[in-house]
Formats: sequence, C-alpha cells, structure tokens
Amino acid sequence: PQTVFLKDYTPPEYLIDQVELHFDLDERRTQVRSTLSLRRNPLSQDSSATLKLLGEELQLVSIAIDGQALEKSQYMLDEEALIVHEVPQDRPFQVVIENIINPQANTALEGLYLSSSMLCTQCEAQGFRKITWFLDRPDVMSRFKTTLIGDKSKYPVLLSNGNKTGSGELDGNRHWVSWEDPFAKPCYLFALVAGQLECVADQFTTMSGRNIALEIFVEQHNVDKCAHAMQSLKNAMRWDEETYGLEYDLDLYMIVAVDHFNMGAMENKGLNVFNTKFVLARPDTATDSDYEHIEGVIGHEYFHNWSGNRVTCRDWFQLSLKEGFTVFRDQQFSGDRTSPAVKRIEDVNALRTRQFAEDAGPLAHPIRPEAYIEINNFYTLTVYEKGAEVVRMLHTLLGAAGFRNGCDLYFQRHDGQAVTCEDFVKALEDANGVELNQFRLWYSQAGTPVLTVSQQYDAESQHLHLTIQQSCAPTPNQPVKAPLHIPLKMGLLAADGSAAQIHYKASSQAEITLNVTEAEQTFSFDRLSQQPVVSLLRGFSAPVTLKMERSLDELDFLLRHDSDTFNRWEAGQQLAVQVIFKLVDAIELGRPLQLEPVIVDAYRSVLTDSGGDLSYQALLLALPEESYLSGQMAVIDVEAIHQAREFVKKTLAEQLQAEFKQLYVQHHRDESGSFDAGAVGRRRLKNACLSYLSKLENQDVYHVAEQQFYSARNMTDQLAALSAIVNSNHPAKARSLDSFYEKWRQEALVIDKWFTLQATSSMPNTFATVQALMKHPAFDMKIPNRVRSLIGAFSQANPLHFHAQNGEGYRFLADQVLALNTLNPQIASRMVTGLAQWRRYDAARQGLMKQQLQRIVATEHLSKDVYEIASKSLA
Ligand code: B3K
Ligand code: ZN
Repeated sequence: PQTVFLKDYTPPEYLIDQVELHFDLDERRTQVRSTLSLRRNPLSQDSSATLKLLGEELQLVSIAIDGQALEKSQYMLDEEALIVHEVPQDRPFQVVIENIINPQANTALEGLYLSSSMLCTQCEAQGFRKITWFLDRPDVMSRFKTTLIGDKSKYPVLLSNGNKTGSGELDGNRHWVSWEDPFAKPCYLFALVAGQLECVADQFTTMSGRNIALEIFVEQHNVDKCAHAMQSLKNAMRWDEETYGLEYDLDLYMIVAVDHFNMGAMENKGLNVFNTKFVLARPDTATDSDYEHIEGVIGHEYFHNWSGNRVTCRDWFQLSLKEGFTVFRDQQFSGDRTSPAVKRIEDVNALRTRQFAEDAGPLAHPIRPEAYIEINNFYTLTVYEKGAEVVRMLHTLLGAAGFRNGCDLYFQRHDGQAVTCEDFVKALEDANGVELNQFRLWYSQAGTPVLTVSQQYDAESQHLHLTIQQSCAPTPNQPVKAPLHIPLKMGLLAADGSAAQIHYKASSQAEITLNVTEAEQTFSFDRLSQQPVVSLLRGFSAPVTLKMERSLDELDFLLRHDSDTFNRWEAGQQLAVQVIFKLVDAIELGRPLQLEPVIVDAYRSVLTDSGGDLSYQALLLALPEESYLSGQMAVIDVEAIHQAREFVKKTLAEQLQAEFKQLYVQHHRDESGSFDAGAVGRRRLKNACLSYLSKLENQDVYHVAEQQFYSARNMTDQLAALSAIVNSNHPAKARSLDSFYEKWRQEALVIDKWFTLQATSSMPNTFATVQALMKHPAFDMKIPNRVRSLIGAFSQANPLHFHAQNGEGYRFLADQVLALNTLNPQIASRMVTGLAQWRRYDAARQGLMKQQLQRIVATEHLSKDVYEIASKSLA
C-alpha cells in the first residue's frame, strides 16, 4: 500500500464550483447522476490537460463533457480513479457522470449504506468517492444541490444538506425532494438520509433574532428518547453564541440517529448523522454518564459548524485543526454545563490512560501527522485529545480574552476557506501581538514530555529554587526531541494549608504560570519564611508527565488542602499509586500484603468531608485504573497490578465499612428522571460506596445490591448494582443477568451494556463467557456498537483476562480482526490496537502478541486500515 506525505501537498489542479446530485434510491441498485461545474485552479502549478477523479466500488454508466458523451478511448478507468485524457483548459466545463452503487453490500459503512431499513451516508474522510467520482479532497469546496427520488412507503423521509427547495409525487408510488446548501463545502460534509423516520421538532431563536427549525429524526420506537438530545442542542447553540460569539447560519438543523455507525457522530452541514448511542436517552435506559456524553457529542458536532465546516481543513494532515479545537470547545461546554472540576479530571484521566499509551508506543505520531497509509487510522486520541490539550495550552498562554480575540480573527480571516494548523496559530499570534514559534513544535513533535522537578529551600535567604528538566523519549521517525514551550501552572501552600504568596520576579500572586522552555531551567521564589509545599501543574496545564519526589504525608497534605481541584484529586491518585506499587513489589517478592495506614486515614477524611460537589467526592474515592497503573510500570505485571489494587479496595472496604455504609444509606434515594448535579452526584457517590462494599462478599451486601438492582428506576442505579453483582460471587448473578436481558432485549443500547459488563468482568471464566456471547443471538458482527461492546470491551478494558498467560485472549482478538477485516476495515483496525502495546509486557506475552500480529500481517487481502496498524505495531 502507498504512503501519503504531508510534504507532497500540492493545490488541486481543478476546482468544482457547483455540484448537482441526482439519486434514484434503491437498497441494491441506487443510480447516481452527478453534474460537476469544473474549471482549472489558477493556483495550480501543474499544466497537464488530464482530469483525475477519484472513485471506488462504482459501476460506470456514462460520462459526458459539455453534453458530449465520452468514448472508451477518451478516458481510463481503474479501481481508484477515472482519468479523462483531455479536458478544456481555457474555460469552465461541465462533467456529467452516471453510475450505480449497491448500498446493501456496503458493510464498511462508508459512502452510501443501509442501516436497518434506512439509507444513509458517511463521507469523512474519503467516503464520497464511494458515491461518485469526484475531487475527493477537503480543499475543493463546492455548492451542492441534491435531488432524491425514492419509494414513498420505504423512504417517506428524504433528507440532504441545506434547505429544502422542492418536492413532488411521481408514478409508481414514488416521490422526490430537492435540497440546496448555500454554503460551499468539501464533499466529506455531504450527506443524505432516506427512510421511515419520525421527526421530533423544536426551534431556536438566535442572538440576532433568526428562527431556526430543529429536527431530530429517529425510528418510531425511539421517539420517546429524544428530549435530552434536543435540549442539549439548544444549550450548545446558546453556549457558542455566548462564549465564542458564533451563530448558526442555515434555517434548519437536522440530526438523524442510526444504529449502524463506525464512530460517534458526523457533522455534515445542516444534517448531522449520529450513532444512536449519542442521541437516545430516557432515565430508565441511559446512565448519567450517557446523558453527559450525549450533551458533549451533540455540542461537539454543533460546534463543528464553525470549527470545521465554515473554516475547514486544507488536507487531512490538518485534521487536528478542526478536531483538537472542537474537542477543546466541547470540553469547555460540558464543564460549564456540569462541573468544570469533574469534567477536567475525567478528561485528563482518559488522556493519561489512553493517549499517553498511544504516544509511548509504536503508533505514536504528532497531532499533525506527516504520513499515512489510511487516513481513517488517524482519527486518534492524539489528534483529538492531545490536540485539544494543545489548544487548551494556547488558551492558558493567551488568557481567555486573548484566546477569544484570536479565534475571532481566525474565523473572520478564513471563513469559507480550507486552511492549516499554521493559519490557526498565526491568527492567535496576530490578534495578540505575540510570537509562538517554539510553541509550534507541539504540532510536529510526538511523544509525551517528562518534567523532572527538584526543589531546594534555603531557610536563610528564604528562597525556594525549583529546577525543572524536560525530556521526551524517541518516537517512530523522531529519535531526537527539542525542548517544548510548556505552560506550568503552580501554587504554594503554607504549613497550615493556606495559600502562600508567590513572589516571582517583580510580581506577587497566589497562582502563576511558569513558561518552561529549556531542557533545564531553575525558577526562584523569595520571601518564603517557611518551606512551602509546592502544587505543580495545576489544572493539568500541559499534557506532560510530572516526576517529583513526594512523601505519602506530603500527598496526604495536598489531598486535604490544595485549593486546586485537579491537584487535590491528583494527590489522592499519586498516594494510591505509591501504595499500590509497594504492594506490587511485595507480590512479586512473595511477601505478605499490608495496607499503609495513611491511605486509610486519607480515605476516611474524603468519606467524611463532602465539600458540596458529590461527583467530585466520588472521583476522590476512585482508585487509579489498572490501565493507568500499567502505564507506570517498566514491564507490565497484569496479575500483580490487579491483585494489589483489589487488595487496597477490599481492605479499605473492611476498614471503612461503617463510613461507606453510612454514605450509601444517606444518598440512596428511589428516584427517576432528575439529572441535576445533586441527583447525579448522589448516585455517583452512593454507587462508588456500593462498589467498595461489594468487595466484602457478605450476605448483607449481596442483599443491598440485589435490592437496588430490582428497585432501580434509573439506568445508573440499575447498572451499578448489576456491576456489583457480576463482579462478585453473588449467588444471584445468572438470574440477574437473565432478568436484565429479558427486560431490555428491545433496547439495543442497553443490551450493549449487558455485553460490556460481562466482557469486562474480572471474575474467573470470563473468557469462556465472552466466547459464548459471540454465539449469542443478539451478537452481530455487522453492528459496530455491538462489536465494541463485546470484542472491544474485552480486549481494551479487561487487562486481566485479555492478557491471560496462555495467549487465548490474543488469539481470539486476531480471529475477530480477520473476520472484521473483510466486513468493516475501520472497525477491524480499531480492534488491532489491543495488540499494539506488546513491547510493554514480559517476554512470553511479547512473543504471543507478536505472533498474532504477524499472523494478521501475513493474511491475504488485508485492508489498508488493518495493514497499517498491524505492520506499524510490529516495526
Ligand atoms: N468528524 C467525524 C469523524 C469522522 C471519522 C472518519 N473515520 C466526527 C467528529 O469528530 O466530530
Ligand atoms: Zn469532531
């Protein structure tokens, strides 16, 4: 397969100003007629008269230029392109292409495909070429007119981008609808949907007083699960006006929810297509986290209307321009809507457990990659989440007002254009009169920087010196790293826990942001009559690993006193990390296990001091996840990590039983339908307590869990109880799982949870359960959500069983990857990542994982997607 390089970018040779698409829809034989208004691009250096249009899996019927049908000798057709040997150079010209596609055969879910009985499209990144031949690249922006024709009974609803411009009846129970999108857009933002859909409608009045129709389309049985998505959309529209001054531009905003979808959602202009998972919610079917994710994703896709659609990417290497920025925007939005403290911790936790691993492994790449084989493989945690962190650092460096001015200039300067990450940074610089040269390295350098901090306090001169060294391990193709510009937010705490003033250079403040720019740098603070406790990297102000010697007592002190909510939580995490790793050592040496008393005291203080935000309190009680702990170990010892963490959890439950019970009882209510911070917090805290208590494995707790399971009137409580049951020796485990399945068998998204819960269980026999579930009538390899809920959950969220010593987990995953490879390459390649980290394990596991990767690479007819991930993992 071919590699595409950023350095080879050249402007398109032709531009397409207008596109008229005509679809005669049929699930097996859809006829497409595309009329393209083309002209040479004055900016193109190339002067050949050939025109190369990209297309895949299409059946050509005819092609004509300016009304003249072309003969076979005038063009060339292969698997990837249609090349016309000569087109007019001196004037605009029109190309008309007719072709046929088969949506039903399209299990890759890219281009036009069938989801249940509805037809829908997914074109990002390069799916439009599976609909018709085109200049399928984001820097070709065109105005689209679309006419859809279909059977009236099968496809009563016919949707595309923009505004509806006409409709009518046809013979043979057929009808047509036409659409026009006034905004020029790249073809990856094109969409159509046809099906038997119900519409949930509402409206929104913009800040300039325009009325926007809001429409959510779902299948009939889901009409009762759209209210939250609709409210989320209105919240997002208002928030973007208030926070960024950005208003919606069309008169209509549509969202369609489909069951078969490769990712979360897609920001097609005026016609978002969503995975049902990020639309549908009812108190009894969706958890509190589901509610929050829905609001976040609805916001994300809405925010793309400006950061992505009005201003789009020049080429796919610039993906983080729209994705990193839009993730940052959705994070801000969700933080404002819920709790900024909790949201930040959740985001950092995900970044550190998952993106840091990517950045330290064979697939590491900068947020602006330099090469790809299959662009769909680059919709990564690095491009999205680290990309968002880079934007967040710009926000920190420029301040909220400076950042906003920069964004205003960016949108104003580049509206209607396809631009680069460089254009974004330049706009921020120009609006603020600053220079961000060193900062730009974040776009081109991969890997997570490590900050090693040492401190020296001089009582006599009352000085504190902080020496900070930065380094970054080599990543593929980048053996040597240059120092980055790292904003480091910090505070100082006096012995009584209060904030100590920071006297730095001429200023005096309670909190400052240091600019770390060199490989080694010392910062000095004066007028400190006592040695303060340093609180560094507040709010996680940069995506780095911080290394600093801390005693357990110092961490306990920060957990009790740090005014920065992130660092308070972080102190508790690092305390637990140290305690767990001492136990890991003891396990490896065969010594008896004993729990450090300091962590019991620390947890007691958390349990007894609510501080008001119950969701935050629940986070303080959560032990670091096994995957985060793995990231800290030179050679990952899966079993020892699991055993040590379980020991801590169980011992805490034993020693703080009364406190956990008391909190559980205090916050347990029989409630349904309230999603205010109070109710959500109560559930989080209570269920955290239940999770600890369930480690006690006694009749009393079994009873409480079962009671909660059967009486729950919301999915959060029901699922938390079922999880406590499934992850223990509860005698009613099988019965509870059966009853849950029977109750929810009609709700696909709930059944996904049922699969995941079993796939991620740490109890013995889980692998056998997973194998049995693969044969369950409700399992279906063609539904990505289902594949993720079972195969994805087992291989990515069950380290204990996936990494079983005999290699059965690895063999199982490779079998599924190969089965998926032909059905759906994008999903298949996502599943390979379970094997990518093979170098982090012991020799025996390394051998077993490598063997499966080699088996995958050696398979014939491997998709580009899977080949790229598997071969790069081995390199
Ligand atoms: N832009 C889409 C992702 C498309 C993925 C293509 N494989 C969703 C989003 O980030 O909003
Ligand atoms: Zn996005």
